[in-house]
Amino acid sequence: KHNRSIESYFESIGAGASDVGLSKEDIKKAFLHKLFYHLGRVPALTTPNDLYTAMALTIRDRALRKFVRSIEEFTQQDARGVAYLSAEYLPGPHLGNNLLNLHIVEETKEALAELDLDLDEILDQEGEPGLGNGGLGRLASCFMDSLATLGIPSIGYGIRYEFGIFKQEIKEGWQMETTDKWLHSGNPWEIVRPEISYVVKFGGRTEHRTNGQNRYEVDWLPDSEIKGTAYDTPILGYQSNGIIMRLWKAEAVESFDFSVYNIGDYYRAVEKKLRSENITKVLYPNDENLSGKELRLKQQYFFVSCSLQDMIRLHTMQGRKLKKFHEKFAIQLNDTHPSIAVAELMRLLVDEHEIEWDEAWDITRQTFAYTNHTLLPEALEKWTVSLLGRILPRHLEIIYEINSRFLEELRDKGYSGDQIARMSLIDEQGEPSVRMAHLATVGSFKVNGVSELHSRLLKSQVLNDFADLWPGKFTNVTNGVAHRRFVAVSNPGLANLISEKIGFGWLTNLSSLSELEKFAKDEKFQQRWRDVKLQNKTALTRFIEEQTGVKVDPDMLFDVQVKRIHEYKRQHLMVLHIIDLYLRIKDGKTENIAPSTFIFAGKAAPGYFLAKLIIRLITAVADLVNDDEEVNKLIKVVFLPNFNVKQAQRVYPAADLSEQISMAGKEASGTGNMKFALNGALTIGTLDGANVEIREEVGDENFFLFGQTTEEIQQTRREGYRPYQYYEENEKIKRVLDFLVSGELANGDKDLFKPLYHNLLQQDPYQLLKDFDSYCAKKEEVFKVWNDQEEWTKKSILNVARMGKFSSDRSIQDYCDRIWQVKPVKIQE
Ligand code: 4GP
Repeated sequence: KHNRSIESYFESIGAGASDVGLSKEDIKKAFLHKLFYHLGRVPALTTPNDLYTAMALTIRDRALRKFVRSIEEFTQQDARGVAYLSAEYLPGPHLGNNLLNLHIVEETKEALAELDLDLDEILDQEGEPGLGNGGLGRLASCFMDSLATLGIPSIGYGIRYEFGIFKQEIKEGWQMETTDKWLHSGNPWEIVRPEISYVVKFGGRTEHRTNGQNRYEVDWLPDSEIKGTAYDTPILGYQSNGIIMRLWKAEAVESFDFSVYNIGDYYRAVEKKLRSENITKVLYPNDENLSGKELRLKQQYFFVSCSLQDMIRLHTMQGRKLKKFHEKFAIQLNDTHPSIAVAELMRLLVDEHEIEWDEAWDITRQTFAYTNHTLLPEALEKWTVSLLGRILPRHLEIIYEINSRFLEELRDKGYSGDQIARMSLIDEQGEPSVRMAHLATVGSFKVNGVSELHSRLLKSQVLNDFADLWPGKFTNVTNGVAHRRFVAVSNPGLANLISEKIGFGWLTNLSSLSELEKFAKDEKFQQRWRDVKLQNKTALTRFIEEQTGVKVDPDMLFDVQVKRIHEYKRQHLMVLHIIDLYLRIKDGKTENIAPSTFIFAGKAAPGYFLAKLIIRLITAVADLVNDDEEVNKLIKVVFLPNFNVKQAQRVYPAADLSEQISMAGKEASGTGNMKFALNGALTIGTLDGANVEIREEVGDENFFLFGQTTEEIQQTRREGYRPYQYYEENEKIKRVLDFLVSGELANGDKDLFKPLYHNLLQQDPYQLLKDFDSYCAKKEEVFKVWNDQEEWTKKSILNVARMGKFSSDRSIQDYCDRIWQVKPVKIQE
């Protein structure tokens, strides 16, 4: 019975595919059905959320149909697949993207119009799962989109945080955090799978013994157990397959109705239940940083263990041998957050499935691949031996065993004591701790960085010893973005204009954007290109006013920096330049300044004082500038609160200039840089991360490059960088920095920005002062080009035409070719 195809099930009940049909009538019928019979609503009492939910459920059914067909095909072909392990995802709103992927935007619009409803209003109703911090989480979601589109048998595993990344509000200029209750009005996209659940153990101790057959065995006697239950969200590809994002929620193991002896036990049970559920309560809001929190380690282990147990079930379910696990699955570790998986797979194979160590190690090392996303030293995960041993005693033993065998290998090769200490999985300096990047590297068959530059630095710096030892293990996969979401869904005006000229091929093959090149100088086309941008800017203008009360003029140059707030990203470099402009305007020297609106958005980690102070600085400068009649005709400053995917989809299409100004060598790739350029913004940026490759593609003449290179930064540091010297010798820098503490900002408070002022004068770890002149000079060039709108538009068109490389479809294809050795399995409709 299980061998029957899905189609034949439909046939047997006398229903056709049209039951989840895609015509206007089908959608209308299904929508009303959901509204009445699923939600139990009468028309007069429906709320906007009801309408949205009914629509989402209607579309989810259709997405699931694709998914079920994909699974059927994957299973029939017994295809090798990928499991993407990521502690973070930022999918953004699902509805618009799914409508595009099912190709039913128009049908849905019409169906709703016939019911006197407006699709845009319904789309606007959707919130989003903020299950990630920034780039790393959003990349994971772009990859889900491309995996589905390319038809790669795959599954994304993660954590179903009850509270995602905090909601940011701005109060008196400061960031305030409130909890993100994203599940508050229900989540129509997910399906709970109570039958797919696993027990995960924590704490306790181990017992070693030799069994009757002389096999050395280890028992782990935990002191607590928690159950993980699967919540599935279908992710659709473009006119193609569907895959699943499977997120784990923690629950107490014991059912709640066990026999109660007395009240005391009952309350203890309640507490235990609450404690268990804590594990997936909330996402840690730290971007590229780690605080050594016990709960974070538990989260990581919890989702990794559930996921591996699930893969073993899927693998053995059809009678396959566990020893062939690596032939069935490639597991991608999205940074080190899931890297405890190396030890967990060893434990499952050796302790629970009685495979001998050497063979288990072969399987493990042929299964995992590891992506590094940051070189920041403070972001390289470490767990103290004492914490890891307390939470995961068996894993610590396994890590020690892996390490002792690995170090033995190094000794055999004649490595020195120093080298061995550097490469060890255990950092013995200070309190002993486990270096998770080393565990991931040793336990993987491939390691990759996320841009050419980053991969090179990874090999020459952070993992240098390992790259020397295993040169073939290291590779690069430059990041990419889901261009369907970030252009087709977010910027329909541009998407239509492009498609009108070159057809729809770019939706699945982004390189075909190059066909736009020939229109770059076409005046009529340029005008239409500008019209689309102006429309998008006008829409953003309304949003800005709604959110911040600030009125901006869509004819101004929209100069935008949106991303997490971090010193290395140098939002404050942009602010220093704005202050310089302000002072110039006050001096009456307004020549050459192109009227500009500077737009910022981004969250700061709640415990990162300087990042929060940078936000405060932006809002202070915004107040000063926007309220000054003399100034605000030429420049305005906006800080948009609560940056997330939904907001990003409004911002990218409206940007003229994209700020990618991190200190070279610090931004692993960046992906916002790609989203901006794909929407026709020109980039001002350093030679950092993927900027390098973007510039290579779009051409130096279409990119505003400034600042030191990675090598120059290092050279400056070696020579003994003294920022104070720049302050002393550079009149402009002195004036701008003194302004920070002059009291002219923040109602006369001279002390408020002192920490930033001192930081820049004394350390300036990200060399803002050294790069300042070069940045300002480049801005002058930006203004000049902006004043020649034809020239600007030509560059904008060329930017888009040459961005073909930066689709996440290409990244996923690279992963398939260079790392996973997995082939697509497309469903035939
Ligand atoms: C980010 C990197 O900072 C960013 O450059 C990159 O584009 C992104 O990953 C995706 O690869 N890193 C993180 C993190 O978000 O938490 O380490």
